[in-house]
Amino acid sequence: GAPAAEVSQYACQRRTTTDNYNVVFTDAFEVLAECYEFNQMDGRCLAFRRAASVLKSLPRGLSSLEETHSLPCLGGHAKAIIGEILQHGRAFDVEKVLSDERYQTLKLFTSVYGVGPKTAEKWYRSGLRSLDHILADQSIQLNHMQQNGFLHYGDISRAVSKAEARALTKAIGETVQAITPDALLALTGGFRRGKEFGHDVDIIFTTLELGMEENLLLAVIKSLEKQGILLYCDYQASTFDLTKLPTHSFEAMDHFAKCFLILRLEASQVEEGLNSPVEDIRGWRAVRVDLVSPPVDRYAFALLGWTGSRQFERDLRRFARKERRMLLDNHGLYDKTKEEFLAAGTEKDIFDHLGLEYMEPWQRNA
Ligand code: DCP
Ligand code: MG
Repeated sequence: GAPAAEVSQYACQRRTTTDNYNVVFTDAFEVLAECYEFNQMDGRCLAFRRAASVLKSLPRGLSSLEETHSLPCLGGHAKAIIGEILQHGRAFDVEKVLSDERYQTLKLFTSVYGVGPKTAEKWYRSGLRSLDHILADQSIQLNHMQQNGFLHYGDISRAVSKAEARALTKAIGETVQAITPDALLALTGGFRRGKEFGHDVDIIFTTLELGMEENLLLAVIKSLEKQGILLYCDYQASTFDLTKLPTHSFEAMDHFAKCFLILRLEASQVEEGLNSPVEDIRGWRAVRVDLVSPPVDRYAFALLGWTGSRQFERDLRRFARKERRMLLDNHGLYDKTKEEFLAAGTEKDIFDHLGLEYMEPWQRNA
């Protein structure tokens, strides 16, 4: 047949659906990436995340090491892992990490909402090994977020189904509508990319009335509280400065008004029932929900940024910077050559400015 097209080093030039034919390899790479993350070896961590992302975009599973020769972003270590898995079905380095007590413990601790790698490391170093140890330790001061992470641990650590995400989107949509009939709203994150399950529900909305978006978000929170479904709320006021250039840091949080919530979802709201028989009997479950409310003229940038995947976003920014001398983030796009901001009303406008073929959300699962 015809020679396979060259695979781009940039995720934003690869169409990546949720069908991953190389999950045995990408799962192995994710374990190593996470281990490097725990050890603050950011370069190696990113290298394995990139390698995993490349394999996710392939139309079929790898069946020989030769097939990796034409692929970008695969280093010697990654290729060795692939070779081992092809030959033995598993890789020594990955098995070693999986059976490592430190890795297992840090993974467990960071599975609690509000606990990052630094806190997990601190607890590990003081000899703690289980969640019960932490709850029993009188010397540990949990912050509000962590207290709620433990309180709702069972519910939050269970995946959110698409049906549950849809039910919450409907509830938030109705709440927004009741406040502002002129509103834009979308379910973003993994569900917008077509995923069946997620760890949270990400929703973006705004009002067509520029400058009123922060008030809208505050009114929505007040309404959720009145409806009796607000279990936890971490509100972050806008720090958006429209004169600032897009940030150079990939991972920096954007400056829009947003909130990180835990909401109560009733079984009766979900057509297919809750994603757990136990919760279904109880009649409700807790779900992590993120809401973001950007100014309407930045809606397209925020929507693109919050749709992900993280790897897709990283490479959009890297592509803009390296290939186009442009700076992109969740707030805007700046052309360094023309020394001006480029406006966009839709995601397509942003791809056009970057000279990239448009990718549908379901093709952004890099
Ligand atoms: N995002 C962002 N800045 C952050 C956090 C997230 O721009 N500080 C964006 C990129 C993510 C999207 O928001 O793709 C949603 O974040 P999630 O962590 O919820 O990622 P997903 O929705 O893709 O995964 P999951 O299915 O696990 O929820
Ligand atoms: Mg999400």
